[in-house]
Amino acid sequence: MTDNTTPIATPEHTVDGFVREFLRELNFGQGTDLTRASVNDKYLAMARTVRHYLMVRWLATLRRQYQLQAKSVAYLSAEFLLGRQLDNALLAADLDEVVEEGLASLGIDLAELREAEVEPGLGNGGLGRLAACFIDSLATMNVPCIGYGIRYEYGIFRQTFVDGWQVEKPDNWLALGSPWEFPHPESAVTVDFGGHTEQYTDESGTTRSRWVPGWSVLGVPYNYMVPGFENGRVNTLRLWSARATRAFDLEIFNAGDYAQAVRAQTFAENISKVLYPEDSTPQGKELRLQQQYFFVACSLRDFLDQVLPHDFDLRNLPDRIVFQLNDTHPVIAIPELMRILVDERGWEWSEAWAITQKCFAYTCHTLLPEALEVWSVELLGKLLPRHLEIIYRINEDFMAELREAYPDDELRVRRMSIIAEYPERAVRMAYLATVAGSKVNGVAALHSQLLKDKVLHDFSDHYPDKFTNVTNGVTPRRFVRLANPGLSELITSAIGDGWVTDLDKLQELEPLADDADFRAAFRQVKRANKLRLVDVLAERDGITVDPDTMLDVMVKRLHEYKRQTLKLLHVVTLYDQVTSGAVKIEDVTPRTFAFGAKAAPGYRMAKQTIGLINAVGRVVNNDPALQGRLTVAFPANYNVTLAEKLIPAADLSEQISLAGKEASGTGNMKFALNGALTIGTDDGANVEIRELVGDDNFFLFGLLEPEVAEIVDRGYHPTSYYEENRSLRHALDLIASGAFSGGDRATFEPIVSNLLSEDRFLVLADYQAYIDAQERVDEAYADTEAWTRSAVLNVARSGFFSSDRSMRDYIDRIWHTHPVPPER
Ligand code: 4GP
Repeated sequence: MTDNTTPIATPEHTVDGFVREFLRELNFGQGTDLTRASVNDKYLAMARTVRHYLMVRWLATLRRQYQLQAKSVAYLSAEFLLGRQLDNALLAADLDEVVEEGLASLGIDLAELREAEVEPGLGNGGLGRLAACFIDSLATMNVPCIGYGIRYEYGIFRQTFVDGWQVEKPDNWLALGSPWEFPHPESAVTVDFGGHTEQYTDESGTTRSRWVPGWSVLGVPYNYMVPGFENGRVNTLRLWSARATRAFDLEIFNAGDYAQAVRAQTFAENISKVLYPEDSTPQGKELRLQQQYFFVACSLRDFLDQVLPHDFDLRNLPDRIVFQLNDTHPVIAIPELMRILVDERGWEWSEAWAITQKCFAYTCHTLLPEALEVWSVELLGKLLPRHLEIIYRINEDFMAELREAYPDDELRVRRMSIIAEYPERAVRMAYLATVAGSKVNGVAALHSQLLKDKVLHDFSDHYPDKFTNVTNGVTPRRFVRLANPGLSELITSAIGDGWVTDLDKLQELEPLADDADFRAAFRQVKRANKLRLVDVLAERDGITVDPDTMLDVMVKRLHEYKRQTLKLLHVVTLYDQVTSGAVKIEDVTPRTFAFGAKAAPGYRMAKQTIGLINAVGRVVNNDPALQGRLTVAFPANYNVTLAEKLIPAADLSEQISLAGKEASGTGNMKFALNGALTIGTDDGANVEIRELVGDDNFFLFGLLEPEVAEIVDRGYHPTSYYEENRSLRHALDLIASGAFSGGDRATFEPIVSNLLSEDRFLVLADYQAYIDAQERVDEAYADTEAWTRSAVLNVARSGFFSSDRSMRDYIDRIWHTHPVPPER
């Protein structure tokens, strides 16, 4: 890119200007006209038209970045869970009204076209959605950033229910075209795998090692715009797609073996075929490591060879880039940079190591030991033999450093080895990231503390200054401004619109919590959001929801530590109390229990739990004794698009993980910002939410993290809770009796027996505290004015949870980059 590119013009920012451009796209881009165009044609033409409005900004951003060479963030992430793009682009370009009017003048309903967009589900959950929030914030804050990831041909599976059980369908998000991406096959890079290493002597007589790869694939970049909010900046997200270096063997084809002729192609393309393939098989594991290396190798190659100027002196690399490692998935980038510097550029090891250490920082997103990735030495050595050598060398130096620091503590030295010896020799990626990275951060205050005290304790002892915290955040553009237009208008009418980019301003709402008119208006917004949700669920899922019930929502990945079963035990307990006559139905607060959750395809207990939620729902929703006052709503395929409708409608947010297990949570932040009250444990970012919104506006329950640790150390016996607690016993017995499975006791036996024998996440220990807290919820909800007051205070006091604030923290504590405002 040079700075004398021909200036191009943005289409006119008027209804007529838009209509002209749209029709041109429809005719010349889609090859159709208004009378014949399908909804998809119109959607694609509109999306491309909207792109045009952002294009000048994008090119200007790229040009300016090239001129200034300002320090950038490269956010390396195996997941970017973007959600739909259209509305975000309209908002960034301030085009929503123009587009709506323009389309209406052609007899087209914008709402209908919106529904034609299939969201790219390129992430599993929190980690991927966080990455999407972060790149949005960086663009809005004018910070140079490039997101690097994988363009999975199939994103996270589409969840369906068959007889209440989860059945996964492929997510063919690209089938009808993908108007937001810009493929650049001419910029494809080659990525090597396999083979062996060999020793040789260089000109200076030094023995060196080099990689003789066995096979390779191409990585084709697809660029996506990441527009800042009304600020003229558009950053780039670059996702890689795998292709064969030699797609097709004509000779074999001509000989009639068609399958064999395209084998290489199929093999290569598998790498970016699907998000997180099942890794319970050895083949699946290998594919996942291939994905990880594939995207980081492409990204480093891209940055060093294509983004940086050709004469760039890599000794200055840390002034120009920081590679942020989003969890351990991209950590193989560390030996890759070492390989490039040492093997390809001929640097001395120590020189390369000094630079590498300054270029990476690592974010950990978990506290579950089993989620800390390790790669067997055997697999790594087979796929990336030179990287394994490099890792060994890094570890050797590190061990030497440790032996010097702790001469009498060989046990500690071994504990800290990057190479684990048991149960098999394996590389601990989190350790490698910690040793090589300039900083290590957790994602909420409690999580970062537990990382230091427990998960990476030896390392925080050894490198006290490396460890820091950055509490997660969510983008207010998508999760308030777009998802909750009613609330946005109400806030803006009260305090102006500055909050969209400065969420601390929400504090100014605080006095309005005591203003009855404001509260009434707030309630009206919530009700309108519920009515909107009622329509969505009716149309999307055929689910009926009564908008006059408390909407009690638990949406997140299905995992035992998140404890969807605890929520379910609450539902079953209420059901049991009413049907047994212990409680009169008139005395029960009408509630809709909304669930949304996908279970990993290979995770049996999670899939069982999905079956149980649906089974309980079937019974509860159809029992006349409940008079429709309690209902379970479990729409299938929870995703970003549904979240944007569910969260603004919610009254109660369920954040009930076992203390010490949820790293942060980000759904919890979205709910609070949209005026739901939280019932939650002292876990993850709940801790900070409660501190900010105040005890009176948060329903805290359950064991604290140190108490959990103590119980577990002492030996936890779930049966004692079962025996001593009548209502718990009834609820579990009811499930075990087959009451929700047509009398079949075997169906949910695994769940019940797991809770009674192991209960790894202390559901039974927290049961009574949870039921008591739910009673407090009912009492509070009965006082409508007081409840609304609390809801308003939740909004007013949650500005801290903007991802803009998270980005400021990363910049101050880790990246040390600076905003670059666009040229005006
Ligand atoms: C999630 C954590 O479970 C969640 O607590 C956190 O809010 C989120 O990352 C973002 O930091 N982890 C994942 C994962 O999604 O795949 O490990």
